[in-house]
Amino acid sequence: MEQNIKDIPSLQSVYKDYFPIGAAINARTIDTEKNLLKKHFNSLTAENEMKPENLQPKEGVFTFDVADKMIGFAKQNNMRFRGHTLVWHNQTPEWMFANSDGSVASREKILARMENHISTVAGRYKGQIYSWDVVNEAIADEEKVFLRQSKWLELVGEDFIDKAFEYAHKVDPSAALFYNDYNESFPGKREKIYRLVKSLVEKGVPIHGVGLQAHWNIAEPSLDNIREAIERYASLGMQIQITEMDVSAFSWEDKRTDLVKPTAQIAELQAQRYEEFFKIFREYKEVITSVTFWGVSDSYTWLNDFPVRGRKNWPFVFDANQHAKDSFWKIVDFK
Ligand code: HAH
Repeated sequence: MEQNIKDIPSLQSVYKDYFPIGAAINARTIDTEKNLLKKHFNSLTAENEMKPENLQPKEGVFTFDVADKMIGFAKQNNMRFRGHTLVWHNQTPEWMFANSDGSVASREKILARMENHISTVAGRYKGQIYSWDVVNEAIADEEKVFLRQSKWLELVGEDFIDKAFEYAHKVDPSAALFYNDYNESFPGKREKIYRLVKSLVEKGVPIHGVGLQAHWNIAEPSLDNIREAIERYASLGMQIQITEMDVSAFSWEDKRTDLVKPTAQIAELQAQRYEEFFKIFREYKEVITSVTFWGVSDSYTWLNDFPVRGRKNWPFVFDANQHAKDSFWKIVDFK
């Protein structure tokens, strides 16, 4: 029987006593998935449209049209909005770090540009963003390296992180400020994130939460590792948000490209993983202040190009026709 969007429970209603349910949108899905968004989600974030290169492609030239439209759509539909992201090593324009003659800009100049970017962006949306990813992915992946090598680190120094939080707090003291990262549940990276956040808290830097991107898959991370990560970050007094959730149909090692749809085994495993993940989220509802999927339905996901370019993936709880998958039923049937 054809599944009707009206006949199924709404995710945001099912989770109303737990946490807001969010989705990352883009300029296309804000239209194509409109009905699904309105029914199931009460928090939105922009997948790319509020990144530095999108909002300030040239120095002093701010392009807010798409972001304004997204925030307007959220407001019209009583949805909250997460800001992503103010300071990152990726999707950040080169001019931030260079002088007009192409030479490397000074620490002072780069910090002034950082402050200008943050106060213009977070200032425009002041009071309309409940949480900002202030700094994204500043921890290194290499086991023995603490902070990621980046222009921010190289040209400003370690305190680029402190400064970003201070500038954001100054312009919008009502927003909860987050440090956000991936592989956040693996013990090695978890301990480095913990060390960074602890040092910020001890220095009195205004940080309020840790974002677990939760780019997970059918095999990893383990449920124990997820619990340990939530508890470790929460022990610093941080709120926790699941900021970019997807559950890849492929384990990290699985680079095969021949599937045109998920096998029955993948679909079943994914549903089981979703069930277990949301059971943990509900258990930690005192510290988890939102859960956001990094997309809406399987019609589009960044995972179609990562880590294997052009390989289709099916990481969400709605399929490409916007119908509820087994994964959906596993996260709503818990009462
Ligand atoms: C995230 N990086 C970014 O935060 C988000 O802005 C982007 O749209 C997609 C994913 C995740 C990531 C990863 O899982 C592994 C390597 C690099 C980046």
